[in-house]
Amino acid sequence: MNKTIGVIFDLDGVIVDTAKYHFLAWKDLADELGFEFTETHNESLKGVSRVQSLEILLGIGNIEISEEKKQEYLLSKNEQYLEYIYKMGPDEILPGASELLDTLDELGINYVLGSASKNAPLILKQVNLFHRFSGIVDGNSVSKAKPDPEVFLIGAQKLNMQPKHCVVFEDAIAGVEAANAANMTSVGIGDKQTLNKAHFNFNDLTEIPEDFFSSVISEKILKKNEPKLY
Ligand code: B16
Ligand code: MG
Repeated sequence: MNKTIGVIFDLDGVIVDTAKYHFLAWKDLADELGFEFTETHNESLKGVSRVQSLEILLGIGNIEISEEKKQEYLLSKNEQYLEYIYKMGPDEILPGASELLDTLDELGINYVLGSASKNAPLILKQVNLFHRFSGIVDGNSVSKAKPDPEVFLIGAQKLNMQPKHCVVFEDAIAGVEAANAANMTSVGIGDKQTLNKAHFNFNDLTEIPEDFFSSVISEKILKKNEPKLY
């Protein structure tokens, strides 16, 4: 087992693309409430918790409703979202994800999940990746949502690693901020301009160089921990 590095993966946007299903379910709710919800609006929900997503959605529609109604909508949105999730299979794993897990296995680097989704275990089971992670931190395990570092700090505990030895793969601004706030190395997956606070950027997981962990990341982490000689 490689004791120098531990890896934490976000789920939606890194391992699978469930944003498209969130979009369809939120759009149905917006239609019901009588306002337009676009794919551009949906971008602002990425990496954000379910409760916060509803607040953002209601803000877009300029709609105020009771707490009871909010709970009702959260439940119905999730029920609809789950209908899409139950149809998912391993063919929906994003390009490069399985191969990256293989590389980590070969290098003996441990990895866990750090996702805002309360449905994360189910999604991983649907795509047959659940058994590969040595731990899962999801929306049920945290009290504070990203950009708070809590989800990744719990991930580091599960890895039995110091935060500065952890590498986080994230597709959302809030997630990159959470990783940086946790004093971890952040790898932004997606648009480089959007994720410009990440330490490393790639368009997708197929772009990760072969020596990324054995050389690039190890060097960065070791350098970070070396006492300065001047
Ligand atoms: P759920 P991640 C996040 O997943 C999604 O990006 C975000 O759009 C969603 O609102 C959140 O999970 C909560 O999901 O409704 O399933 O609990 O990117 O943190 O893996
Ligand atoms: Mg994500």
